[in-house]
Amino acid sequence: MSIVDMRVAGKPGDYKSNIKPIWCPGCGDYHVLMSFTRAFAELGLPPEQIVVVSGIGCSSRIPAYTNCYGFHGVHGRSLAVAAGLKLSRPDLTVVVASGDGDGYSIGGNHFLHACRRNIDMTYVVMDNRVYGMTKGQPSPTTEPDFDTALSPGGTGLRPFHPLVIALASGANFIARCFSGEPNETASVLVEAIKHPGFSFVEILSPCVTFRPDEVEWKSRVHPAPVAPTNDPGKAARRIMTDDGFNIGILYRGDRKPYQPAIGQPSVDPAELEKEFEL
Ligand SMILES: Cc1ncc(C[n+]2csc(CCOP(=O)(O)OP(=O)(O)O)c2C)c(N)n1
Ligand code: SF4
Repeated sequence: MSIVDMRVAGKPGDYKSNIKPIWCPGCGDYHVLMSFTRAFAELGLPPEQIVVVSGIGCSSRIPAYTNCYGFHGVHGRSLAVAAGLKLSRPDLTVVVASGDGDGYSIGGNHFLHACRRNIDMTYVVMDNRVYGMTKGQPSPTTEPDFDTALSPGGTGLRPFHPLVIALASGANFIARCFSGEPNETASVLVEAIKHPGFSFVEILSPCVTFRPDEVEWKSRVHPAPVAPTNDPGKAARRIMTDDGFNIGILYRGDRKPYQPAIGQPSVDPAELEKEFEL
């Protein structure tokens, strides 16, 4: 994988809208936005060929800050919207943006089935291990001992492991990034978008307001020590045993992306309607 070289690529500014982000100063999502626009510029796609779809949350504000087509949807339902869109307009590049609350809690079921269906799109989850927008409740990736007024003594619950779940459910490309490394993240996004099928990219993106401890992630992340594998068994072992701060492409599968049946339906819908008439 080559790191995006902005001296030769297009202009990331071409993909930014004129809306000023309202994230808290220092929020990791600013860098994620930067990575999106850098990746789009590197791919050289016209903005009107890209659709950024999201749910609800601080992270889900991202479509408004790009000048691509965008859909700021309903909490936890971004993948359902994106799947419908991609199936009806396969010519468009569909990138879905989510948070750990949006994507793994209320949207958890959609996550499983999106991986299983393997529709050609890219799913980016900005994981800050907390519900940022609604003021710091624990999410499915929050540590069990995260002790706040909203979760006194911690939840005591085992956190969700999104990468393992994605692999087991059939995602065709799996990567982990850190928001504080926008060039590396842009390079991974380029690869994810180019890879056929459902690509899942977890971006560790600190919530400086409700998780100031996450500023430390900068010193904890490190490049994955081995090249990506296309062997799900090997990938599972690596992902299950790494420290959660292994950055890079971890799995590149070769499953065929889902294609809807082409042509006329074999049953006339009018006949079906008749059959169900009361
Ligand atoms: C159906 C529904 N349930 C709950 C909410 C309230 N809500 C809005 S954002 C949010 C949490 C967002 O957390 P996360 O997805 O982790 O994103 P972040 O804000 O941390 O980026 C919740 C629970 C909602 N808008 N709609
Ligand atoms: S609350 Fe957290 S996630 Fe939301 S904008 Fe502020 S720092 Fe970012």
